[in-house]
Amino acid sequence: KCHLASAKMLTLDNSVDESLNLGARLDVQTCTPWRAPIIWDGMFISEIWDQRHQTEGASVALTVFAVGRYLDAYLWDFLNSSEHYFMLGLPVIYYVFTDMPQKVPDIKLPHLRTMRIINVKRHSRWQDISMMRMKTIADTIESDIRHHSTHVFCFDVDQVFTGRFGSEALGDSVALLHAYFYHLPKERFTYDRNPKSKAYMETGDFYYHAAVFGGSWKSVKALTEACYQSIMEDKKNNVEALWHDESHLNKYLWLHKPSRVLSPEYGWDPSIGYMNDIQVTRLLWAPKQYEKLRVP
Ligand code: 2GW
Ligand code: MN
Repeated sequence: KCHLASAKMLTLDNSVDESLNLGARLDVQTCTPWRAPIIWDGMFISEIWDQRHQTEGASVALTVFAVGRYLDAYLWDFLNSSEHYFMLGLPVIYYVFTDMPQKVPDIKLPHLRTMRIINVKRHSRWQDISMMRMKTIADTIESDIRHHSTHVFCFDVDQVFTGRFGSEALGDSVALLHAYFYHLPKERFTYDRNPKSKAYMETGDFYYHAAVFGGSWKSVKALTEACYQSIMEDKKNNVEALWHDESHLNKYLWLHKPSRVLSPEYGWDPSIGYMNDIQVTRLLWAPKQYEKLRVP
């Protein structure tokens, strides 16, 4: 049932409209078992989604962290590319979290796109730089974002937009399929397997990538708060989940299914090489510079 329906063009309420069936996708999974759409190129008409969200008054907060050496290495490309591709046509507020506010590039923003630069302290362990984003995002949604934006998207900074990443990606709770795992059987997913960690799980639905997640401010607040709670519980118990915040995110999304799932077009690693089902790339992983960036 799901498969047949999903071969049709997705309409605004996720029902099927034959008249909009311009480009069905039969080569990929376009629907989760709980009937959330998985967004692939060819499944949506951009203009319809833009119009709908504009009418409904959607607005988007984008959070990104650029702490320490990641600022010089990645932030300019990230912001500059997002100005070309991220949620064009909707109001956007960037929340840039950094320990060096004065070094944030001065990017010229058009009407209805603004930036807030927020000073954060630099955690000494990189695992904490990554994990503690959950706490900062939750706090900022509570203090600021919820008063200004209907939706929130949270990004790793080591990425570059290369194609439309637009309102088709908006939903109540949105998660991204990890580019390395969407073709692999569940047994290969790198969930946390230590029963002592709050992130422990035996099985799940997908392996989601923590580099991109989003949703309504309410559901992102709930997600980030829950992940932060679990991270702190682990610290109390002297354990750390295998992939840090990503492990906790996967656990949360297994217990609270996302309402919308993004295909790996929305977070692709070009070093994977050619894949039949990737017909456009919208966000690419920037080259890792571990030698340069991960030395103490
Ligand atoms: C991270 C690792 C090692 C050394 C430095 C950092 C670091 C990260 C940093 O010095 N400054 C900084 O701002 N960050 C932020 O944390 C930045 O936004 C970055 O994109 C994010 C996650 O770190 P990253 O991109 O190096 O980790 P990945 O690409 O291996 O990320 C996956 O796994 C992480 C947990 O290990 C997170 O879950 C991440 O969301 C995943 O994509
Ligand atoms: Mn990253």
